[in-house]
Amino acid sequence: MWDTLWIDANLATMVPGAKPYGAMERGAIAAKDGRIAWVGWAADLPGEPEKLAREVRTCDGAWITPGLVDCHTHLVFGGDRAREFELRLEGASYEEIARAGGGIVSTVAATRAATKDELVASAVRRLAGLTREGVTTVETKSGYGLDLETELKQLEAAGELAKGVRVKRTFLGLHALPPEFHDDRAAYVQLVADVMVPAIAAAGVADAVDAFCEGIGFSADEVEYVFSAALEHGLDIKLHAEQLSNMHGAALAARHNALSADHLEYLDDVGVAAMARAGVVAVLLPAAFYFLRETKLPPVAKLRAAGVPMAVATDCNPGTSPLASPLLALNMACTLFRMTPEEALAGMTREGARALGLADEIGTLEIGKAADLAVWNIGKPAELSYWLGAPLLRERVFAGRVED
Ligand code: DI6
Ligand code: FE
Repeated sequence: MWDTLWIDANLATMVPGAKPYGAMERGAIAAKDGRIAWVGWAADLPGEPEKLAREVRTCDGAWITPGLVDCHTHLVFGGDRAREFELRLEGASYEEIARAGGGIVSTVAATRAATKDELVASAVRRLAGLTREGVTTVETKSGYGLDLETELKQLEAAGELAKGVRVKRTFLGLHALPPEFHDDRAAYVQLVADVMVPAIAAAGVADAVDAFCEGIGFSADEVEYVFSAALEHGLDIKLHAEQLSNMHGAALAARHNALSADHLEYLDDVGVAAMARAGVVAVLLPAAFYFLRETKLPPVAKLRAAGVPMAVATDCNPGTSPLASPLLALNMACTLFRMTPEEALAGMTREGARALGLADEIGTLEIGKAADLAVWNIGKPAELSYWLGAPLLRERVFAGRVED
């Protein structure tokens, strides 16, 4: 007997195939022991619903999708940068703000000063924005500590978020050069590769290593040095690549079989081809593009033509994407990046899962996968990318349990 059976529903299974959204209208789905035990057309159910499951939930024609997967965030940090937002609107440049002690370094100072409990408390509030719009899996990065003690504190705080939601953690040591290393970049890169990566791997507090490959971040050579350490210690790799300029980061990511390369506004044809060959997921982050008032678009049509899987995420962070709404990210993926609503939803389910190395576990409605579901009060799946700020979520299900 199943634990729970959802009936009178339409399913967007997101399984690729003939039907858009992998749709099954008038479908049903069942969970047992946290996994999907049955999925199909209601007419094919092997008996009376009440005899099949301990609990039967009627959905009144709602749509069920896989729980959303936000595969790129920086949820855990101290303070905020609202003052910096005001200064920029008054005409201050990013550089002036940074020189006056603002920017990423101000978040580093606030994160170092915060206790772990304070970091958890503020991240929980941002996470609530994600879960109330159907997120059941979130990735979150460190990178606002830039010393071992604070990076560990951030990653441990991230671990405490894993209640009613799956959390994947990524170590982002190469995010910015910490002020105390200003005269010696090489020493910091070496510290990240030789001390921090091994310590973080040993502590078991991260699944992957990421880096900010950028003129204002780290060079391809510096990133490569840290990637080698990550792979040696059994960690997956991801990369912030080609966000503000073309540093050939995507090709670097592809050479190292990274799970994903993220942002990609300045990605060139060579980078697209390299990602396609290596099966690297392109994680598109339209809210950072929006918030920075960028004009250079990522080459979505070329990624699509080359068959590169495309994920969409919020990039929730205090500096360039203070977004805690995954549905708004879907809308921006369509309005700004010209993705289709189906591609956008796939980007925050199936392909988001792939970008986290979880393609076999979550991201589609298939028997055996985790029973992570989102039930929506909508008439068609495209509405998830269409409405702005509408309360669409009816029910969020994590590992077969209906959450508040
Ligand atoms: N790219 C970004 O857009 C953020 N980090 C990164 O590597 C910026 C983070 C911040 O400004 O705090
Ligand atoms: Fe980011």
